[in-house]
Amino acid sequence: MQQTRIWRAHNNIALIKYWGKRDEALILPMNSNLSLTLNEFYTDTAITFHDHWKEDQLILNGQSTSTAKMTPFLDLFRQAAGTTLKAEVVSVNHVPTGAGLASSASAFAAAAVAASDALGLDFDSQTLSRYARRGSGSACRSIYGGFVEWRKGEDDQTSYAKPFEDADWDIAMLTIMVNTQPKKISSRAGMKHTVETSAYYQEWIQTAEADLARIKPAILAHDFEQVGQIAERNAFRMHATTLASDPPFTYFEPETIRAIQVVRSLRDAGLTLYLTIDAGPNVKVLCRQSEAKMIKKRLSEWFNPEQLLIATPGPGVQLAEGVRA
Ligand code: 2P0
Repeated sequence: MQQTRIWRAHNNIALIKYWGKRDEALILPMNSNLSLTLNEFYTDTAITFHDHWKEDQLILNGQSTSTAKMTPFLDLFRQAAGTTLKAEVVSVNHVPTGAGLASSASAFAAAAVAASDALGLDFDSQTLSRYARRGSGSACRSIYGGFVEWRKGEDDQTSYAKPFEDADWDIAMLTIMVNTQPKKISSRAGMKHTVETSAYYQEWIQTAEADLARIKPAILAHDFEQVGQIAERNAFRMHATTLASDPPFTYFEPETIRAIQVVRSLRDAGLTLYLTIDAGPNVKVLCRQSEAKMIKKRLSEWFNPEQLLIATPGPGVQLAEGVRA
């Protein structure tokens, strides 16, 4: 019987955000961007192609789920392999339930490597990154561990992520979960509306590229404070574009603002921590790994301990333990 291997990809959080596409079908970004892959949050995926299936199937966390996004994604691999076989995709997200952490990055990175492996395509990492990008832009970064840069490139062939630095130093990411409900505006819809209507969009592209150029030497120098300052400022600039859209919108909720204020007050009290926020209300705190438990304790004066999750730098795509027959 055919053996299907289980592939694992870890989630990532951008320090310089991807916010806006210049080609929606190919998922080419407006600006280059940079992320940190996280060890604690990941997706395990096994894909089997077989001629006895009439349709693709996606079993996510044990539940049969729509293949509306997965089927066009798998078509890319079928085309490359010259096959029309349908697939069974079995995927488990190891992200705490309702953490409000996007799982599309780890999901499509794991699916890319699993599909490539199942069809014997033998893609290299660069090709896997390009293919993962077609499922969800941020997925191209989850092929690699540590700090990862997604160069926007010129076209489909040249837009992919590359490892930038291994993040094997004193850095961690602590999530403050302020709302675990599904968000009302997806990142895909939010970034499209922003590109089309934001009065600040051109400024975003310029400042994001400048922020990227400044954070890279700070990462190489292991200058935590510089990295944190640049990442925090970049996140606020991204969110400013949504407020300057027409009609305006924001991913912030009252609890998001409260978390921002708590982070600032702890910083005023002498702690070293910075924040970043994605297309949702939850706040991610960048801190030194050696201080993460202490900072979690200080944050738990304001939030329930269950709302606070510490994550550390994680690896690139890899085989998960064991095989599934
Ligand atoms: C990022 N986000 O760089 C940015 C910051 C959200 C805010 O990548 O449309 O789910 O599938 O390419 O990758 C979320 O966007 O969007 C995202 P699609 P994706 O992490």
